[in-house]
Amino acid sequence: MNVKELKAAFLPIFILAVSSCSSPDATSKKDDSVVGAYEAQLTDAPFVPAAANYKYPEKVIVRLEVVEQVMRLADGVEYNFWTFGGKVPGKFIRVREGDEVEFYLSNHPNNKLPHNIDLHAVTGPGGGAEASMTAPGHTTQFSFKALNPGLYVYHCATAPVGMHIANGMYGLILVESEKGLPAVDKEFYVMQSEFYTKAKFGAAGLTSFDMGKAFNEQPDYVVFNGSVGAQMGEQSMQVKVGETVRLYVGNAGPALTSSFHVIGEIFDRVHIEGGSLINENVATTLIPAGGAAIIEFKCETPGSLTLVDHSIFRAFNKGALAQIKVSGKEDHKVFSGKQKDMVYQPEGSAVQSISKAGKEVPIPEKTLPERNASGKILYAANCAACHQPEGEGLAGVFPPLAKSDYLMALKDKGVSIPLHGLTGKIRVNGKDYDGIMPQMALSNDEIASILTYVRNAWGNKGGLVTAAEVNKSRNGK
Ligand code: HEC
Ligand SMILES: [Cu+2]
Repeated sequence: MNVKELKAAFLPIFILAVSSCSSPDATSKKDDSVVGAYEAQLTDAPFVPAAANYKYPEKVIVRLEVVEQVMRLADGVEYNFWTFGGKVPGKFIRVREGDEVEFYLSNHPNNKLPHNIDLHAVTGPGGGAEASMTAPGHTTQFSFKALNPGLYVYHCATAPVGMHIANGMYGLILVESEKGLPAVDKEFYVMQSEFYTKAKFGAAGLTSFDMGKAFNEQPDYVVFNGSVGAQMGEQSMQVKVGETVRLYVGNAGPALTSSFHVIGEIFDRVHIEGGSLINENVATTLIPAGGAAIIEFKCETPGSLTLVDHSIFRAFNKGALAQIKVSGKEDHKVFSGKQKDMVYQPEGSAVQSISKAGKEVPIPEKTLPERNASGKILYAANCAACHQPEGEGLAGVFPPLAKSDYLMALKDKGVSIPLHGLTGKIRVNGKDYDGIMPQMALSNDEIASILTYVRNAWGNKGGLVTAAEVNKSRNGK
């Protein structure tokens, strides 16, 4: 049954309840009894259920199933997740202030452990934790009244609580205020969380929870929506220019506070901590572990917006990246794009290897061991942040340079890539990438050394790259 059918099914109850109401003015119902009942439609991230279209508090039935299962954590990396509803984060629950929520928690018979749920939207012991303690193969029931509007985290609170959260047992519940939220064009559900794994970041295979790392609050992965790249590339959230967007952002932790930021956008409004206080014109908002925020903005110009935890190593090295793709017509008044690129040489500048005309002051060529030695240092300073220290790349984001078939097949030995940058779809070792590699401000000599190092490190066998070859590419010959 969809919502409409459900409404139709319960309409008789609804009419009965309203007509038996003693108040002559049906639009100003003041008592707190509920009318009607319906089954909540729950959604998986990044989607959000539609707003309730009823006027008075109702009885809302929520059914959530706990499933323990192995799923993707990153490309080639699997993890045994414990979930509310089969995905991480758990299903998004949307109710209205004053609703009576009848909650059914089912623990799938194939699961190994008991689980429960603590909803931060609940006023009552443990947020419902004791009342919902459920053994495998059982369903428990409890009810609560949604007294306070706001966006709330829910999570499993079975001991060891940290482990149940770290394994994926969390989600968001929105208690919409009586007045409702203003209409927007698109709503999305994004939840940050950490994974503490036996194997290090990106190591292929099935990995599992590491209590030692969790205890020290040193996660290997920090992700949005349960896995590295869950909302990247083809899975990005889609918006059109001119549309208004509302993000329901949760932070499950279990340990870290998120410095939530969207690269390329300013939040017009933020419901701080998911509550009623609204801040305006915010670039980065703090979301505590076990907390949330409602974020609204309008997309004025096309492009890719990147969601990050601005504790930035978590973003570029542990997976805390997601994307909103804004499509539509450019507005050069809002953003011009690069208008010019001019040589900048302040007086007395130490950049001596590149002359004004872009020609390099000749310096003697170096041997392969010399280039390898200087290239190693230059690589660490200029390339490792993206392509990683051992050239292994970052799944779905930065292609590997170690054993890269793409690099080895390039006629110019790859020198044009750091010289001019690289964008558009490429395929490296069977995996697609569609990112932006910036142009690097490096001399011919430096590029020759870096590429010599890259072409001879980590199992690569690519020989010497000379400054003369780089110079040739720089001058387009
Ligand atoms: C800011 C991040 C970033 C930095 C810094 C960076 N790259 Fe890249 N690089 C990328 C991205 C993203 C791509 C893929 C571009 C695409 O999809 O078209 C790429 C692609 C490449 C490729 C081709 C693909 C492959 O894996 O063989 C080479 C070679 C490369 N980069 C070399 C370098 C070198 C050498 C440096 C340092 C001088 C460097 N990059 C610095 C992000 C970066
Ligand atoms: Cu649990």
